[in-house]
Amino acid sequence: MADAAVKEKPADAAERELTDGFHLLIDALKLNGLTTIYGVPGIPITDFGRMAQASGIRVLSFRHEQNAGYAAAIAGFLTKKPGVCLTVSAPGFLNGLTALAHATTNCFPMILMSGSSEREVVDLQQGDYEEMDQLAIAKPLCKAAFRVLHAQDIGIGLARAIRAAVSGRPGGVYLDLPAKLFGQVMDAAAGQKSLVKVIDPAPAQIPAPDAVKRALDVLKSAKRPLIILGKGAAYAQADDAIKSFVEKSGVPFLPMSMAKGLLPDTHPQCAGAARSTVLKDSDVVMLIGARLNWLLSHGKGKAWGDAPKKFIQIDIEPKEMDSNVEIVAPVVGDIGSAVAVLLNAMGGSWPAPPADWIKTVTSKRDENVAKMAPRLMNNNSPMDYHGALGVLRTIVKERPDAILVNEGANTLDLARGIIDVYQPRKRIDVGTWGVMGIGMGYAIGAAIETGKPVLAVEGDSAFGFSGMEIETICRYQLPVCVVIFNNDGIYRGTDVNSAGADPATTVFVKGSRYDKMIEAFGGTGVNATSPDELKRAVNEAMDSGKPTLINAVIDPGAGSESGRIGNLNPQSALRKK
Ligand SMILES: Cc1ncc(C[n+]2csc(CCOP(=O)(O)OP(=O)(O)O)c2C)c(N)n1
Ligand SMILES: [Mg+2]
Repeated sequence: MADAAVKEKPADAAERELTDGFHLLIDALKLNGLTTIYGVPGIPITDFGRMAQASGIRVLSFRHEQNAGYAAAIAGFLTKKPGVCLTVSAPGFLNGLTALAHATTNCFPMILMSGSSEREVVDLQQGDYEEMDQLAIAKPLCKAAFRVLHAQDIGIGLARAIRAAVSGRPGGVYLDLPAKLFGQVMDAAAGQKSLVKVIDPAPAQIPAPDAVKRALDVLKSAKRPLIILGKGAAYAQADDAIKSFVEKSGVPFLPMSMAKGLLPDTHPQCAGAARSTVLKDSDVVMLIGARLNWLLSHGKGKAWGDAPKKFIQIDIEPKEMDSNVEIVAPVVGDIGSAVAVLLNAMGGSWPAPPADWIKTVTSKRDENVAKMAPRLMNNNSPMDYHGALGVLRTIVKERPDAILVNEGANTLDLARGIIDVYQPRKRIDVGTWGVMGIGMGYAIGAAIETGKPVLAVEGDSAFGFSGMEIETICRYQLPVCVVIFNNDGIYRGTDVNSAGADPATTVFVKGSRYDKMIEAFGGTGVNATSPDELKRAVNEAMDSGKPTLINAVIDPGAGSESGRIGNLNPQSALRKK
């Protein structure tokens, strides 16, 4: 016995001097402060996940990679560090890819690390287990894509991925990790030396002084100025500087949906409730971290009125300028630096915008808010959107640090307008694509990254895309309250198929009880049929911090086609029966 113990010693010592791909990747992640991974295990990354967890990295296991990917994407938005998603080869990789493309489109830093099959077999197309040329497929869908073939390159590979994800305009990065890499062994000291700690991963980009002067000159000359805050401004975490700049300028501001709360929606300069007026009648528009894409009608056309308009744009990406209309004052730089420089260059005294413009905006806003108020107080059963959202609006007001996740069509569009947000980065939603399916992934990512309670307001269709993750929410005991606006379908629950017996394409099983789903996993389910019941249930859930799913019964006839964007549906001049 004693002999055996003595014999083992030299072998142990030799092992300690070696490292392998598994451990180098773990060490590289930790060295760069990436200590949370969202994913789904399987060949070839199961052991990696186990070892990462054993080493103290938080590894959250999902039911579907797309949801793990959305969690990683929103982690990137909330923390300015790349959110990490881990998937298995081919099908797992493809499941994660939607989220990677979503992260890129929305400018969220994220790294999709995927195991992949044997290169030699894949490249000869010899039919390996889960064979796929993943690097080639990922490339057009993300900001950068890398493959690591040798253990000694893991450090550099991860460093490149981190820099690509967070520097300049952030986005999604793909990191391909062939199965063989994990088992590769090398000298431990050399391995340690090969790791790279990324210094200053997102260097400040300070705009040129003449660009700043040009922008301020245009803003000062405005008769009817408007500031639009985009989610790039929220991402920047330059909250104090942005607030000071907006307040010093005295200019009405319009927050895009994920920029709500940078300044509270109840701020005297907030023009959220006068959106159509300010878009149409403004003469100078300053965009801060907002793009002139479809969400802003490309900066032209009916929504923007006929009067000539000048645009000032602050964005980190030079190519964003003139993407849709002429930008008379481009300011290229990161939002934090740019706003700080602008604020400084404004000097001690800055003229307030013309009083008649401010009055026009405020009275329009007050008029619209007053018009809406009685609708939000109705106690109808079944509920309509306004009655249900009126209740949630009060709850969010009383709990301003809770994070609101929101997706759906009517459920999204109406909640965006009705629920005021009071703090930065407290509203996360479908983003640039208007994608359904972010719900549970975002809820989990937000709860994990911030430790704050989460309220997810979900259309019944929207919820279905990620619904199985309520098991994940229960498993990790996350403080998430999901409210499903159950109107029996997509947009409405009332469509009828005029031919045949199949249900219409937009309707679901009538009277579904989503609340029963969460009970299967030990969570709390509540069926709420009136605003009063809804209020009680949400407050209880938020107080308890326990996983809760509330089935909010909404009148199936209450919604409208595609919510507020029905105009985007193609129409034919030909009207067939
Ligand atoms: C991935 C994806 N698939 C499909 C769509 C099309 N789509 C837009 S909204 C929506 C669901 C709307 O219904 P619901 O979530 O129940 O909201 P409601 O309008 O009924 O409140 C769908 C399927 C989408 N945006 N994204
Ligand atoms: Mg619905």
